Amino acid sequence: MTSHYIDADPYPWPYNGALHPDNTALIVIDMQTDFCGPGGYVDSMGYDLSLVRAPIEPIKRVLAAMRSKGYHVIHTREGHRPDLADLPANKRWRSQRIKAGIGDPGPCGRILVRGEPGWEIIPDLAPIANEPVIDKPGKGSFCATDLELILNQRGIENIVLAGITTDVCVHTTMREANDRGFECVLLEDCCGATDHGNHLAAIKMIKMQGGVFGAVSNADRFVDQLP
Ligand code: C5J
Repeated sequence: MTSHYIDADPYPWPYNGALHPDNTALIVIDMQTDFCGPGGYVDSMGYDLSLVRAPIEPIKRVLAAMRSKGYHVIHTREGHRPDLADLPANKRWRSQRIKAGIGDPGPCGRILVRGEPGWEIIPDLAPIANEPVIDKPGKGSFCATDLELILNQRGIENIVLAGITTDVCVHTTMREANDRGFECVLLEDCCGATDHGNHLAAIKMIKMQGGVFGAVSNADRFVDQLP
């Protein structure tokens, strides 16, 4: 089969040129109102929403390209059961300490609770039929979820990462995926963090050691070069 690569740093991605719709998935991480909408969790903490909303348009372009070419698309949502049985006490305590208590009522319903308005994926990036949605209680998408099973069932080898936040859920997921042998690329303008310095640092970390967690590209290069 012909090899295909995307321009990326620090190496053309994927490493082996085996890039095609059957073996490659876009994972869009936590594009929920709680992380990028007015009145959500990130807004309650007082962070600048423009940083976490910046990736919305680039993700739309990548989603459209990958859907039209028949690539796999998977979405994730961070959130907890309504009875909070899966919310670690220390996670709740830390959030309450800064007046953004997970499980407590807010302008978009109970913060980070499944089924509440703030927990929903924003309409601009809503999943469509046949796109699995992974509900995760933690930062990584592999912890306490069936993501790995779904990826293996579909024969996925390459993962394209987008979403928020770069330094927390996206990075944790990339590290978990890399350790499991998946070949990862993160699209830098399709991600955002609550602090721009942390976004840049997270991008830099990926490129160390010859690509310690994979590679970094961007939406334009990716869409232009996607076979
Ligand atoms: C955070 C996330 N930052 N989706 N979650 O708590 O990155």
